[in-house]
Amino acid sequence: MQRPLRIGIACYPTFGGSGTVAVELASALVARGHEVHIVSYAPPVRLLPQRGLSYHEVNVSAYPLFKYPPYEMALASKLADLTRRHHLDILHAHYAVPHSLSAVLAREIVGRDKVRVVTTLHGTDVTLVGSDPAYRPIVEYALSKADAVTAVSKFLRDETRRVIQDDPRIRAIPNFVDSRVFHPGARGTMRACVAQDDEVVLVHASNFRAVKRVDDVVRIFASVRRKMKARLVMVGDGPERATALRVAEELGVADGCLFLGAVTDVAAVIATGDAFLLPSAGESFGLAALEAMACGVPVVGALAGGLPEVVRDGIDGILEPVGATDVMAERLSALLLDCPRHAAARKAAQLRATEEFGTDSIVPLYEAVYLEALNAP
Ligand code: GMT
Repeated sequence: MQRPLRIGIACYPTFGGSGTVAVELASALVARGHEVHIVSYAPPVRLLPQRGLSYHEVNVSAYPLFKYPPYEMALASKLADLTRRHHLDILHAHYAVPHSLSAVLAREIVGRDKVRVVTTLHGTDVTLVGSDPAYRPIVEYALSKADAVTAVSKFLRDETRRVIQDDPRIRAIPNFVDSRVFHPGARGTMRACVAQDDEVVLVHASNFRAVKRVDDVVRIFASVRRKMKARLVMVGDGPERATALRVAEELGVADGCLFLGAVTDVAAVIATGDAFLLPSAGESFGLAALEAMACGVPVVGALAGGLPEVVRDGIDGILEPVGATDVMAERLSALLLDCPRHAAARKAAQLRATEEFGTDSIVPLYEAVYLEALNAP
C-alpha cells in the first residue's frame, strides 16, 4: 500500500453476512494501518473497540409526513459530512440496497475529486432485491456510477453481469476468515455444554430465512440420527425458526435439537461441530460455511450459487442438489462413521479455509481495488 487511506464503510449492522464481512474488513484494514469509519443505523454485531476504527450512527428523523423515513438520504448526508470532516478517500458500500446509492450521492455532494466509491455486492442485493423492478433501475444506476464494484464470488459476479449490467469492471473478491478467531482449538471450550461425549454434533448457523431451508437442516439431522447418536445445534434466529421446530416435532427429533439463538461466541459453538449443515437454496458465497471450515468442520451443502467455490465436494465437504436431503444424510452418515476419512475432511477444510481464504490473502485485494478507484480517470 502506498499510503494509509481513510475509508468510510456503510453496512447493515445485523448478524451474519454482509455486515460481518464489512466489520471484519474494517478491522483488518485498521490493523494494516488505515483509518476506518463504519456507518450504520446501529452498532454492528461483531464490532469490537480498536484504535483507528470508529462507528457513526445514522439518525433518521421522524416526521408526521413520512410514512417511510428516507434512510438512504440520511445515510448519504452522513457519508458526505464524514467525508468532509475526516477527509475520507474511499466510501465503501456493502450490500447495494441502499448503501451504493447513498455513497454515490455523498460523492456527488462533496465532489469526485475528494472521494471515490467502491461497492461490494453480497447476494440478494443482486439476486432478489436488486432484480426486483422496484429497485432494479436504482441498483443499475448506482453500480454504473461506482468507481469500482466487487462481488463476493465468481457466481455473484457473473449473475450481476447477467441480471443487472454486463460490466466487465465487476470483479470477484471472495470472503475471508480470521483463523485467530475461527480455529479447531475453539472446539474444547463448549463441546461439553452442547452434547454428550458419544453424540455426533451437527451445527447450522444462519438468519433462518426461507432461502436457508432450515427444514432441510432438520431432515438431514433426523436421517443421521437414525444411524447414530446425534445432536443438532441451531445458531441464529429468523422467520423460519418455527418451521424448523415444527418439522423437528413431526419427525420426532425435537429432543435432539438445541436452538441457541444469537450467540456471542459463534466460533466456539461452530467448532463443536462434526459437520456444518448449509443446504440453502442459494448462497452467493456462504460465509458461515467458510467459518466452519476454518474450525476444521466439514460442510454439507447444496450445489448452488457460490458455495462450490468454497466447499470441494468429497474433499472438505459434501455437495448435493438443493433439496436432496436423503443423499446428503446418507453421505454424511458414511463420512461420520469412517473416522480416518472424517479426520481427513476436517484437516482439508481447515487448510483450505486458512490457505485460500485467509485475511492476509484477501484484504490486499480490496486495497488494490481502492487504489484503482483512486487512480481512475
Ligand atoms: O444477500 C443476503 O442474503 C444478505 C447477506 C447478508 O447480509 O446476510 O448474505 C449474503 O452475503 C454473505 C456475505 O458476503 C454471503 O456469505 C451469503 O452467502 C449471502 N447470502 C445469500 O446469498 C443468500
